Amino acid sequence: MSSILTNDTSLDPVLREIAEKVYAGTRINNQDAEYLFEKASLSFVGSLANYIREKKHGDNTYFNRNFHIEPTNICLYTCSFCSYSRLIKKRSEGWEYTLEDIMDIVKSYDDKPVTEVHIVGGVLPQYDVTFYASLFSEIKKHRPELHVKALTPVEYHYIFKKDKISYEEGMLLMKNAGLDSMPGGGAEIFHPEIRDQIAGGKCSGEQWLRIHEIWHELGGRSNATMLYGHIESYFHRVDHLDKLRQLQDKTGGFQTFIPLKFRNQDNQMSHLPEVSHVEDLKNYAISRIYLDNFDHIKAYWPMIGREMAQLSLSFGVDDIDGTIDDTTKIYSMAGSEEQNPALSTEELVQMIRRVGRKAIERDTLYNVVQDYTDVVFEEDNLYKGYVSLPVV
Ligand code: V47
Ligand code: SF4
Repeated sequence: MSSILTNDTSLDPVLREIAEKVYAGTRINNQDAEYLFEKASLSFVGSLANYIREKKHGDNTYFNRNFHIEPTNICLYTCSFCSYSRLIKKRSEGWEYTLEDIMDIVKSYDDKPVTEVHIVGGVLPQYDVTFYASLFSEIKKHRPELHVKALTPVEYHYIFKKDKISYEEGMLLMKNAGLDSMPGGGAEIFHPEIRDQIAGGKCSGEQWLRIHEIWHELGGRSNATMLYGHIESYFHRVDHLDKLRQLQDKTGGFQTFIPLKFRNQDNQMSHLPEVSHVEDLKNYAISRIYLDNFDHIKAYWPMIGREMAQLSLSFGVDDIDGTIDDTTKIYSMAGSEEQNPALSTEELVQMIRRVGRKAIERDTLYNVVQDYTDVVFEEDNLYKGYVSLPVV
């Protein structure tokens, strides 16, 4: 297939070759990806990523209605990018929910049409296999249709080791207790050169990948993240994407890739500047181009802000997470754009429509809950013909 990019004879020949691969549906290699990070313009990677995004999903942009619970904001580990790690020395300033506390939060959503609960937090000894197995089965007993997306290999590695059970036994136990899927956290940067410096002590990159592999073999689905924009180089980012693409080739169990921009407030890496919005958009785009076997790329809007989330929809992103009406502390503590990341369904739909995309509410497994294309809101009439629309 030829395009404005492949026909441009003044274009750097390496970039032209990469564009040809993308339009032919051929996989780009690690060298290509590093070259894109180093040499390509934002508009170049943007148009390739948008081509792939539209080929896969057209204008469809997915979101789901979920809520987050963080059992504790205290953690044994000392990841230098994380604002939770400081609290272990001043434990009384944090929170440590009991199973009953968590169930009270779950019950407070009883009259709300949420489809998913996302549970993740710090690592502490009292949150062990028995605790989480009881929690998952209590949630399922209370609200069977609520999808439990919970914990990462960081917690699973810790609790299985503590109970001296294998990953295989442990993940099966969690599945039988009610675990439906795994979120993408704890991945950070897999390469030990970086991981040892920023997340030393917790599960290694190999262990993270192995736990996802076992979960996929059990028929489970999961997400993957990458924490970028700190001390890593483009080589480390591409290596991370490579490991994910290889595992996805093997299992097909990943649903979504979520790049997470390092935020520098209130953690041990606060001296590092945050990367620019241009870098964020390039990173979304190159992830979309490289991860040809991932269906979805998600922008986590509470972290990057609503306008950046809207922009990302032209740079490969097709999912903007949930209608979160709870405050997710790990991000507000680290300096995220949204101090109170709550949006109503209508606000989220309008956000998507204002950049010319179609809003589709999905469940965790990407089954369509509602297509909002033809849904009319009161605001549609109120602002008809106005150039300057309010930013939701
Ligand atoms: O693993 C911690 C990140 C992750 C900071 O699967 C930080 O649907 C930036 O994975 N700056 C947990 N990021 C959150 C996560 C996630 C979020 C939304 C949706 C899904 C999903 C998964 O948060 C951690 C870590 O990489 N994080 N501190 C920080 N200062
Ligand atoms: Fe603990 Fe996770 Fe924070 Fe690391 S990133 S200190 S494992 S909560």
